[in-house]
Amino acid sequence: MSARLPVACLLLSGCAGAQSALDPGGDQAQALFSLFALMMWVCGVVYVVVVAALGWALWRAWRQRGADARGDGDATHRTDGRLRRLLPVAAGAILIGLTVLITGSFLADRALFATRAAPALEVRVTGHQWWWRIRYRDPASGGWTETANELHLPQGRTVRLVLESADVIHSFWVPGVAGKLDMIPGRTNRLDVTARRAGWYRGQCAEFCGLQHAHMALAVKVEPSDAFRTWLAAQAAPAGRAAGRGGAVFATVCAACHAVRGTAAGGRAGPDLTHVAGRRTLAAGTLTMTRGNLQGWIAQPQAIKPGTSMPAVPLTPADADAVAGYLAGLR
Ligand code: HEC
Ligand SMILES: [Cu+2]
Repeated sequence: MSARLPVACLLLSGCAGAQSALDPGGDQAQALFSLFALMMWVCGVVYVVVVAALGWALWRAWRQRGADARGDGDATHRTDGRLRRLLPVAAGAILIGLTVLITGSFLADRALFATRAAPALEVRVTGHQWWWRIRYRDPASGGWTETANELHLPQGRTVRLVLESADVIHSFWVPGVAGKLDMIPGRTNRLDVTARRAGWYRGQCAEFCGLQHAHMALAVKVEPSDAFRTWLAAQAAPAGRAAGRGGAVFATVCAACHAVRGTAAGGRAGPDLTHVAGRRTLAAGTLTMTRGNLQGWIAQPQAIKPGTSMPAVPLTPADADAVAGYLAGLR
């Protein structure tokens, strides 16, 4: 084996990862990656040819100066004739190169927006400053199951993502699964995705949407269909936990903005918290999900994510502890 492979591996090792467009885990990401590779190759060849031509021209000029100094200047006239004959070849190469690029991008675009299989599932994703509201449509009953900040996708199935915004322009982008598409207030955009490789991916709002734009990440889990169905059924179920003191505090100061299905809390201004502790991250990827981080977030949301629409609610230490304990049990 040549020495080129290890070198290439070393150079490309930065390209893998949960948020990389160069490590495709689904059909749409694959189509975009293929287009990227095609453009890299075509433009790479053009670059090499142009640099070689430049080198040749410099070398010629240098040789010409030498010839002039010796007093025999016809060499250039001969090469000028050859250059003129080369011109149609260069024009043809440019035409072919551009045609290849245009065809490639046309085909990639078709692959993204013309899914043959009817989508198995519809998921509505709504961008908010600065979090994601996610609703799954139950194919059987037509009912909706709401969650937030963590998108689950069944492996090998085509899912139609219906993208909307509640406030400003956001952009849905999970590079490992699909290309990006804007979420525009008053408009509905559709993105079909077919994830192939199971595992965790990371998405990120890709349109500057205010102060905490960088803290608007999306955890994405691609899992086998059976596991996905089990997960969705669990999400659809109401909170299975007796409320106790934490629940009572929640009902008085948090329920205006947050819903916990199965209780009286039905607020819609913030994320649905019915199964919040089952999520991997907190506040759209800002913190990992632990009881300590839950408590910290509740105590000081404005310190952790300045400008967020969640206010710091004054609570006694005992009440804060009880609410955090209550939420940590909502799995
Ligand atoms: C005025 C409305 C409002 C009130 C009151 C409110 N929240 Fe929030 N909450 C929000 C919003 C909006 C977010 C999303 C913030 C973000 O990620 O930028 C949020 C996020 C959260 C999250 C993170 C959810 C996730 O999916 O990661 C938790 C947990 C939470 N709130 C708990 C509480 C608790 C507990 C209380 C009561 C002590 C409370 N909130 C009071 C609006 C509110
Ligand atoms: Cu955004």
